[in-house]
Amino acid sequence: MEHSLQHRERVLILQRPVSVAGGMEHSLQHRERVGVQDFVLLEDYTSEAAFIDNLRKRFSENIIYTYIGNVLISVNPYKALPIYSPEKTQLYFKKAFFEAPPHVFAIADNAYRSLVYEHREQCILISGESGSGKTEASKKVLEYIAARTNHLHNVETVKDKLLQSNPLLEAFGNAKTNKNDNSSRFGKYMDIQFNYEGAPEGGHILNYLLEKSRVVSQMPGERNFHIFYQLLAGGDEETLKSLRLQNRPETYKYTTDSNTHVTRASDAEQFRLVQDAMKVVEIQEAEQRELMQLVASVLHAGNIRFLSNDKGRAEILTHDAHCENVAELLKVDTSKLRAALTWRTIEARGDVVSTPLDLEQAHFARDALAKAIYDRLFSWLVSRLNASLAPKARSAKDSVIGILDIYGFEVFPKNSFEQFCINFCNEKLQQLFIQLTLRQEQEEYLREGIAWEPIEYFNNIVICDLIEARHQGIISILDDECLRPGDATDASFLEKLSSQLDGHPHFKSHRRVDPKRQKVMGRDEFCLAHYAGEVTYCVSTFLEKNNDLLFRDLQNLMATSSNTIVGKCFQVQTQNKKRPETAITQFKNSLNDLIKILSSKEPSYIRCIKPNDFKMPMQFDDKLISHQVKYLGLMENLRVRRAGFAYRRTYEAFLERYKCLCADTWPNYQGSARDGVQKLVDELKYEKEEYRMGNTKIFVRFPKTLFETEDAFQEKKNYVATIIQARWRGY
Ligand code: AOV
Ligand code: MG
Repeated sequence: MEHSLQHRERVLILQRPVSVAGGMEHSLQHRERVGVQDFVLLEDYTSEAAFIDNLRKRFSENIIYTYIGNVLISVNPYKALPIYSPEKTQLYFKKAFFEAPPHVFAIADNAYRSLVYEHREQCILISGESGSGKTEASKKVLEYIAARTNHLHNVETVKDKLLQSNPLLEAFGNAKTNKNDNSSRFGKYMDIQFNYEGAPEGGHILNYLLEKSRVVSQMPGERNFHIFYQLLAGGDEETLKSLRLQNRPETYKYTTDSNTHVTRASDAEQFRLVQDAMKVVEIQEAEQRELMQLVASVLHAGNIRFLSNDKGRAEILTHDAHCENVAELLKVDTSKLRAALTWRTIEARGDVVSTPLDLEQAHFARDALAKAIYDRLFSWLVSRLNASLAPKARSAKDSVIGILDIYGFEVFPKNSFEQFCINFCNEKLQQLFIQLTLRQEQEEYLREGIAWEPIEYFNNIVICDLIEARHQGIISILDDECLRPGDATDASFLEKLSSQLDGHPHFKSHRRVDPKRQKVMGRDEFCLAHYAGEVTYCVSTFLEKNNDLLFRDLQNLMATSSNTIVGKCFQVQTQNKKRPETAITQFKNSLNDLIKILSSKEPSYIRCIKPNDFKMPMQFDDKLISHQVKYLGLMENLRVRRAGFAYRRTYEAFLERYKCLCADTWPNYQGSARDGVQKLVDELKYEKEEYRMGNTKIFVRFPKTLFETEDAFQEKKNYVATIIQARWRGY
């Protein structure tokens, strides 16, 4: 009775494309063309060459996603791929992890399902170097969740706000760097909050250390934050007039040095999107105007001219138009502003003393003001977004998916305090990654009742300690120098570093330069061997940036502003005599808080890889990729995942696919999935060493075993199909 409907249906099911039916693209033909979709299935999992070969095969077929177990590897295609369409999106709805080809949507769906059905809070951690595609991936996660959840009107409004927070934050927090035309210059952790029905009902954003030094200077070829150019290009005549602005960025010192050619959609167009976004997140028109006044005031501040008088003191001409514009836009008194930029008041033992500033000090004060205004307006924007994203009624049952998108590891020809902070942050996240992937793996073995086989791996905790350990870490040494009264300088800081950290395997000072090193270190540099490679830092301005001083006169003046945003941003702190924390200590503390938040959730990982340094599609630079594979610890990740067993699958899924290979399990089988799988592997003559039976899953040690099973399955499928066809044709 092989013509029976039941039988025909079964054959048709078998013939459905594997990506839909089984999702396990393991057939030999498929493997040869596009590689394996999960690195655990590589024959030689210790070979980096095989790893890269697999990535390359897939990349050249426009397949940018591959798994290592449940970690997603993504290679930036640098071109639009048709993989995010509504149809593709739907392919991932409610799919078990391996039922469709690897995709960022699968990660998002998995997180969403675990949250809604299993009530486990989730976080999605996206890492990779600058330009590797983190921010794009984070946006895809958000878009997927928006598409996946219900479409009731009030939910749509929330989703709209969540989605629109991106263009807004990017306008103020991103800039063109030499690595990425849209580089995130701040770290972002965003919680999406869901109600008990699994509908998004709000969100919350935490922002980390904006690279504010960019406001006053940029490296050659780089730009200031997008918003400055967007406003100048997209603001209408009336707006620009009211802000006293001319529409050319070259007019302003803070935007003149930079390469203004940007390949992204035009700045003017972006400005319109920013304006639309502001409406969506309910930033009122009056607030929008005030916000733009702040942006404009920064541009004018950069153009304030100082002269040195015959006593060597800095002066601003009485009718300096820019100074007047700043005062007007910030709604403060012009003569007071002029005084605050050229004098400094110090309180010493009850006496108040005013001293004049020289030219250099005045420039410093002005730049500090511009940076402070911008930095605080950015924080204001985030808090304003949070107010708009806050759920209308929070219930105790709310749960969240957090998405972390930070600035990637950076190495420039010259690296300063900002790179030090950014790379420290990446070091901490790598540490978390190591802890959590190992922990997850161990827990799975425990859950399944399978013995854990310990493995060796590089633990970057030594570098984290080198940076943040109490008393002898770099941060602590830097803070000591910053807080030490008297003659502390960048040079004395470097001197202390060199003497206290001498001999540390991850620290190199200029004193001890390895003669084999190609690059000779300068006398103002030190070098750290990060997990991601060596970076040489120049200590110049470390103290100043860490102290983050805004002269009190300027702070007090700003507090008097009648621009509501400025007023809020510069509120006089309640008289707390304690010295405020240094920039790096604040950053360190906020990072450690973040790590706590992340550790309490179930993580998913997206590891992004940049295929070439030219922002070009279809170029796969082996050397560059090899470096990233190394430092992202992907080989180690794979080793952990493969430590015992290459492949694991629930008994149900395994049986469903391969049951036709054993007469006891097909066509008729009534028993439990576990027993069925046992019958199946007995029939297939799996050796004892080749597999383990866990509590809910079968673990297969070698890919070869699985592939043989898969090949047998394909053969059987073809055989059955041929017979059926032959019978239908009447042979
Ligand atoms: P990043 O976030 O990792 O760098 P982005 O996500 O900004 O990198 O990606 C850089 C650019 O690569 C984007 O502007 C896109 O042009 C392109 N790109 C990235 N992912 C994709 C994709 N999936 N499809 C098409 N193009 C893509 V940084 O923020 O600098 O660390 O600090
Ligand atoms: Mg980014």
